[in-house]
Amino acid sequence: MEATAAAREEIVRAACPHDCPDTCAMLVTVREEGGRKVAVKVAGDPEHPTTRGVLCTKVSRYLERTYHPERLLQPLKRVGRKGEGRFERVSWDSALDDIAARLQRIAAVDPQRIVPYSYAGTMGLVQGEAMASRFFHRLGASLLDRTICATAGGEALAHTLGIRSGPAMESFAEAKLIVLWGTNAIASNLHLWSFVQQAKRNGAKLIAVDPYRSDTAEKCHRHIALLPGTDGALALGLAHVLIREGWLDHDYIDRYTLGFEALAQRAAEFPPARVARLCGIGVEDVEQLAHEYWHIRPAAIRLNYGMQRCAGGGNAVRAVACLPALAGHWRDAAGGVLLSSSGVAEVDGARLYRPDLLGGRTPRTINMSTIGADLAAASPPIEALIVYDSNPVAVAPDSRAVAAGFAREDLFTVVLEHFRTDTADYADYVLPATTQLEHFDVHKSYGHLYVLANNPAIEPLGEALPNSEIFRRLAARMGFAEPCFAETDEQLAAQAFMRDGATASIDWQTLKRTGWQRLDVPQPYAPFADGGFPTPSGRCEFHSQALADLGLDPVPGYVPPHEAGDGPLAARYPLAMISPPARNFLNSTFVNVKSLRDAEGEPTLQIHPADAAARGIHDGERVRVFNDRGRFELAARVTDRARPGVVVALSIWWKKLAADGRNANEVTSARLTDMGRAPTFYDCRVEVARA
Ligand SMILES: Nc1nc2c(c(=O)[nH]1)N[C@H]1C(S)=C(S)[C@@H](COP(=O)(O)OP(=O)(O)OC[C@H]3O[C@@H](n4cnc5c(=O)[nH]c(N)nc54)[C@H](O)[C@@H]3O)O[C@H]1N2
Ligand SMILES: Nc1nc2c(c(=O)[nH]1)N[C@H]1C(S)=C(S)[C@@H](COP(=O)(O)OP(=O)(O)OC[C@H]3O[C@@H](n4cnc5c(=O)[nH]c(N)nc54)[C@H](O)[C@@H]3O)O[C@H]1N2
Ligand code: SF4
Ligand SMILES: [Mo]
Repeated sequence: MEATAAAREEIVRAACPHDCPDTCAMLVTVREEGGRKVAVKVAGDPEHPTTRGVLCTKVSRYLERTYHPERLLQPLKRVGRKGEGRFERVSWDSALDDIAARLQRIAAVDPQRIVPYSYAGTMGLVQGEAMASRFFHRLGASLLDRTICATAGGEALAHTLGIRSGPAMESFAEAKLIVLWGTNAIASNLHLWSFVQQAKRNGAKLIAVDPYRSDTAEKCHRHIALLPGTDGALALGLAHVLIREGWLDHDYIDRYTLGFEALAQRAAEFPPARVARLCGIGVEDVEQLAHEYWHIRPAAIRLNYGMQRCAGGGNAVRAVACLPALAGHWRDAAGGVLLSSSGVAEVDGARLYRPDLLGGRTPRTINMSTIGADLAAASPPIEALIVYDSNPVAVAPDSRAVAAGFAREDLFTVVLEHFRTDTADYADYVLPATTQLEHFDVHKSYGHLYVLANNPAIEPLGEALPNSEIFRRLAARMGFAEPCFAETDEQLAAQAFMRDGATASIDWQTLKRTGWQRLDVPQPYAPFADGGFPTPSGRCEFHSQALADLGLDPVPGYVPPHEAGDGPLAARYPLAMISPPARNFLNSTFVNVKSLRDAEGEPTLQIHPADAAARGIHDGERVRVFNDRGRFELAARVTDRARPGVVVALSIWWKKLAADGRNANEVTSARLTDMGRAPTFYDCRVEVARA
């Protein structure tokens, strides 16, 4: 903390906790008012190399969210029916005593009947899983497979590059060709976008690959509007042309890759004419992009998770991730492909999460993406669900099944939250959690190469407690006496990272003073300039024996969408719906912040003029979107930003803040991806009609 010139004001070094690749360094201005500390301003740290003084619109409103009149400030106990959202105030002691007693009764039969449900409401390592996973490991609860976002692409990278890594965010400023592939960076990766803008001013060419003309695609030089879920075909088509033309870095391929012949054989099946047909684009789109990809250097691809939410998401990421090795782009720090940088900073999971507390037990694993089906039919049944850092009733696919599961009267549900979300309405107990301004944390990033500290700026509001403290108190009541349950948040933060490699020099005491620190990796960062892929073979694996051993295709292939492509479903449900992030929300976070909700307006469905005309739909009219899984209503926006055959419902709205009490996940599917057991949110056929 540093005193500023103004009397009794101080600046606290913090970190944005949200599920966003930018992980911004924040400066919080705090003032003493009536003997209490009040946060009066949040700003981006001007000295942090990727934040560069800027917070996005959402987090600029962090004070409005923190001091929101509807913040949960006391523990609540359900008095109404499940989902009704009627609660009474109770004390922490009575809530925790009752929760511990209920969990003990269930655990006496089988602790696996208790299931944690969490994701990335906070990306902080302390308030995320540190104390929580110790608690659940000690209890012997079911394990949770955290697949809802990134595992298809993450496993694809692991089987290709060996690590989630790629060019540094700052290096994009130096690229001359930037392919924004399945990413609306202006909404979801604003700070990368500012480096892309810098590159553009220096003459770089920008190309978007996205079914939707997003804000980002609109500002690119070219936009390839392919059909959802066909990215694997496009990438193999590019490989086809590179190989056909001999646009190959033979030296790089010989020294640093494995399985070129197998990849060439696969790519031979994807001539541009076939690719154009599969992707619903022009032959010249494929030819021209391949030409540019060889001739313009450095060439950087920014992939985002949007393109792996279809049946073939894993193979598609693998196919794209092979391209830089073919063309030798990894040689340059501003070349290669960036999906995630999260593998560079390694968390010391053994110390932080303490899987040893399982003591040899091997509980079953529940996939968070199929929670609806599992609440209905898992065996042994799920009898208790502890939800934190997530809002599954709004965000999980096949929402009708999810809500039905949460509505089970025999399910005991505890939700740790800031607000009465759609999920909290189903809880038996809602426990008030602190926000980032009120607790310690430590962060790594999946978009840049820095770690950050978060210092508390203010005291917890009301009776709110940090997640860590809630699990600490529950552990004490359950009689868990291991010393690790007494560790403070700062002790947890201090043991978060491995003491070797890129995080060897991180010291918590220093970090919390300076706010952030670059990982110990070379600058400029060109991770695979000389090979060095941490795969089993040490090479970029076009052919992966590990995948073959899993019974999967060892060579990247094109796995067609479950639904979005031409199949039997196409006749009944002719439109493919995607529901990518809205700019003013972060998943379902911020939807209840009025200024941001006002900026977003109302839930809308963007539909191409031809598709609208065929259904007699006019701009602004209310429409119903439906399929066999469910239906929801919203306002039509007739626009050619949606390509023909594809409708776009920017997400994720709170159901209860939508006029019909529903959102896009009523129709999304819980079928899983080819790798990573992840959901296929953007692989979803629907029909649309006037409401
Ligand atoms: N403002 C904002 N920022 C966010 C989020 C948010 O909700 N709002 N969410 C955060 C989270 S959790 C994540 S995981 C990240 C990244 O989240 P992503 O889901 O990658 O989101 P976007 O970067 O917006 O990019 C998605 C883009 O992919 C496009 N797309 C959809 N289907 C396909 C397809 O099959 N192929 C291709 N090529 N493109 C497709 C969509 O039209 C959209 O423009 O963003 C994070 N940042
Ligand atoms: N249709 C559709 N569905 C999607 C997506 C999509 O693009 N389209 N995107 C998917 C993706 S990529 C993701 S990552 C998931 C995201 O799903 P979630 O991880 O569930 O994300 P949020 O909806 O933002 O919910 C996070 C919740 O955590 C709470 N929270 C934040 N900080 C804390 C804390 O410190 N303590 C506690 N106890 N709670 C806290 C917030 O108040 C918020 O309600 O949604 C997925 N669902
Ligand atoms: S949500 Fe992303 S861009 Fe916005 S402040 Fe947080 S880290 Fe930065
Ligand atoms: Mo995500």
